[in-house]
Amino acid sequence: MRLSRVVWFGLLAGVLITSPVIALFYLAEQVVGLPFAPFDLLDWLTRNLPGDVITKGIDTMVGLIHDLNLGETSSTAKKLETFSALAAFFSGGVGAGAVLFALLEWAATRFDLRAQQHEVIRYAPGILGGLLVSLPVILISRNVNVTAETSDFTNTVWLSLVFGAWGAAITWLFFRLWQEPARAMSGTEPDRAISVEPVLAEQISRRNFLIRVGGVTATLTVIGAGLGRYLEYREAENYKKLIARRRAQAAAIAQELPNAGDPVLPAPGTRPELTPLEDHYRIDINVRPLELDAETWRLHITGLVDRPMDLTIDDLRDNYDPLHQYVTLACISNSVGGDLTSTIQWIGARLKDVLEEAGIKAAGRYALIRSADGFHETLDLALLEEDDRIMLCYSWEGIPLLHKHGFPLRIYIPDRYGMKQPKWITDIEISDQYAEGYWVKRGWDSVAQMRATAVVDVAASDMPFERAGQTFVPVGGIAHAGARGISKVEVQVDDGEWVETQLRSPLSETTWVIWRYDWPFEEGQHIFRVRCYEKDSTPQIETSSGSHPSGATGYDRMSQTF
Ligand SMILES: Nc1nc2c(c(=O)[nH]1)N[C@H]1C(S)=C(S)[C@@H](COP(=O)(O)O)O[C@H]1N2
Ligand SMILES: [Mo]
Repeated sequence: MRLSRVVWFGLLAGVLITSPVIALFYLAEQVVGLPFAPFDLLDWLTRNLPGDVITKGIDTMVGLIHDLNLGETSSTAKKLETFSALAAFFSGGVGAGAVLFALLEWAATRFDLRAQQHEVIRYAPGILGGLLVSLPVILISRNVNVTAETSDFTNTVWLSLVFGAWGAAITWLFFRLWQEPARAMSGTEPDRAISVEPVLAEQISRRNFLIRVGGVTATLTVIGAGLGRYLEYREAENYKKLIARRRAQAAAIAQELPNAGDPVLPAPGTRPELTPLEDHYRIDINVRPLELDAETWRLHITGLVDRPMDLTIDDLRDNYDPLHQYVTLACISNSVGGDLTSTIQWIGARLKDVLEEAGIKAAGRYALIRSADGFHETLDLALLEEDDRIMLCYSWEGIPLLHKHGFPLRIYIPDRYGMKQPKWITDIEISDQYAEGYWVKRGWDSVAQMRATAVVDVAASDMPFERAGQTFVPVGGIAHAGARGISKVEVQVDDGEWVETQLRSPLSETTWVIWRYDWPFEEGQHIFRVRCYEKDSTPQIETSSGSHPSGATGYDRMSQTF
């Protein structure tokens, strides 16, 4: 009875103290760039849970977002991650409050803590408890946090201070909320006749106390979170303005799209052929994207090379012929017809040119590519011999990469899913040893060649047109087979024949192809199925499979009532 009551009070204390602590972490992150512990913990879990657990988690999340129609997958997933990180940290703090209350209760009886005159001794166990909890958090934060702008030392001091203060505050509540009223209550024991009143008085004073403390912590939480949010918002707005300015500069020098004159126009409602920069999907292992400093950033080229190099972004931009390529990137977790794929213009330096300057030694067979967030992948140098479109990319659409897309440098490897293509690259080591990449270690395909898939985006019933007395409705979508190209896309309506569609010439040989079929309109409910063939006529795989481990397969379909 007493134990369960002390646990309840501990949970309550946990809620009261953990909320302002989270707000404080947030505010400190926004003001001076101290680490935000809840995100560090989630990032650490992401990196250290077994691969199949993570994969299951990603599948469940992507599936849920799709089934519940929660909107665009990658940004919704990041919001869900943010929410889970906060919820988990909060629950941890609340649970720890209960544990600390139970321990204090035990210690209080065992060592008669409340009789201690010295505050220090009364508070020591709670503060020690807080510091103990801070230890793993400090280690984890040191290990995974790459967004903090403060030194390791400052971070350590900060985290111990906050956790120690948390323990002290919980202890304070323990004595005020639990021990003293309890003592007062038991003190009434001998005199039964008047026992009711002090208990009642005690309950009222406890309630008043709770209301006061609750009011204070709620106020602190709201102020801290609100101020932090405002600062974050202001920074985001400034960032948007910066992008808009750079875009305006880039637009002034942009060329016309290479397929501008193509008579095959997308069916209205097909996804944009060129994804607007702000809509490009984002996937990585970080709750918050890294923000690397271009001034101090270097690309280190090491290992089996004649001349190890430390390159700045300006070196890469100025000393090598820039390569402009329209690129369709897709995440291996994308479902057939999903939105984890986008097309944009990538600009960079040929990796081959850069490595030639470093001089690969005869024994060099692999490029081990490492990123600032601990992500890594391995490129077989044989692929570099075959494909000189592989590039170190520093710009999308003529402006420096956005932070979330890998500023200042990422790699592009045609025909491979995103998991093979690190962002935020800092190191390329030439080696004679193969090393499994981040997701390969966690059970995903080591080659990760893009699957051929065709997708139906729209049957534009709001844009019908007449031709020779027949009404047509434009149906359309995309088809993509990595760098292998698309030779044919076919549509089947209900159980009809497969018919060939019109293909719009793609932006490049590695981007998706837009297809269009003007469908002789019939009322009622119809199912549209779509499939494609690669340039060499290899048909798309018909059997449906999930994305793990090699990318989703199967025909896309859309049902619509007209
Ligand atoms: N450093 C780093 N690079 C990374 C990742 C990552 O987690 N860390 N994720 C990869 C994956 S799985 C994908 S799909 C692409 C996504 O790139 P985008 O966010 O610019 O669309 O980045 C790849 N590069
Ligand atoms: Mo991905």
